[in-house]
Amino acid sequence: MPSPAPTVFHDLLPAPADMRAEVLAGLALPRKSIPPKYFYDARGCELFDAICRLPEYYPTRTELAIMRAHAPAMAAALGPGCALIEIGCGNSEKTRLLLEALEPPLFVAVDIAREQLEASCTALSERFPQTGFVAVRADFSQPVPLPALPAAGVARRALYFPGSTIGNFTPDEARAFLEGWRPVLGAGGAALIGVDLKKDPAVLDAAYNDAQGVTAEFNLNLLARFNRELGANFDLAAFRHAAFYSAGLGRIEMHLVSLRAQQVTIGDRVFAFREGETIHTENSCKYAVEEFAALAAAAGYEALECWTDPERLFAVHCLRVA
Ligand code: AVJ
Repeated sequence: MPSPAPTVFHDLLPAPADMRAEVLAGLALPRKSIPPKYFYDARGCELFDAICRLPEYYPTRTELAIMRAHAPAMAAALGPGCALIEIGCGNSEKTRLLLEALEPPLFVAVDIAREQLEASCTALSERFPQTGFVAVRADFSQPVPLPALPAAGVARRALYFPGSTIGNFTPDEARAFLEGWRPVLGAGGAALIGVDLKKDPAVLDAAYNDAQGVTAEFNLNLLARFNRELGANFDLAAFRHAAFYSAGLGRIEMHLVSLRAQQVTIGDRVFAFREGETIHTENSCKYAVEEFAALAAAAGYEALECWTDPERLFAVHCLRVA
């Protein structure tokens, strides 16, 4: 068997100093907040994998079931000769199903976590020796300046953004994000996007407040990471995890709640917390099918097709650059 060509690796991650600057700026806001991309250090990736296996956390297994049922239809909707660009390559099982159906000449993986990139590209490139692999380590919450890509056999570009990670953006940010990708995808470009649906708030609540406390540990791991990597002195016992659904905003919000009045030091900066004051750590926006189609239209895409599970928990949308 011919061995696959090695994955071409590009590291576009900004200097570690940027995390310090962003965290300091976020904690200086009147309503303290930290971007959710910082969840994913090695321990955070492990905890997120554990979340994906929780009985309460329906999105991962539901999206996988949708891919099992509809990957061939998705491949047909995207069209032949795709350079498939996946952002946020988490669980490579969904990707494997899409690659089997699509047989793309080129696969480009974009993620902030080197561990995730290496694990998924290594596993996938062994399985798909006909596909070229490019890994790009980058913060995809900003438009990613893609390196020049091999063009052999490529008829169009297609973005794959599974996992409802787009829910981390507010609707305005999601629209701007999709607009930013439009010129990268170009004429004839397409996108396949996993989106968590609006549903019974009790189901949402349980998914982000699991009985085993894995989500709480995932949330608190942010503080452990800042202690380790930024020399902060967060007392992890003095903060608790909170997650709730806001029906008005259509989103789950995660926060870390200060259990008492306290001060936290990072380098020469001191941050005061009141008892009950929170750090907002994540939004997870939920969209009805028509809501997401309207958002895509506002960003200059035509919503071509959408697949859901029988319980209508989760949706995968296929968009085309309009
Ligand atoms: C990876 C952003 C899709 O919003 O459900 C899971 C992250 N946070 N449990 C989500 C997450 C808490 C997840 N996304």
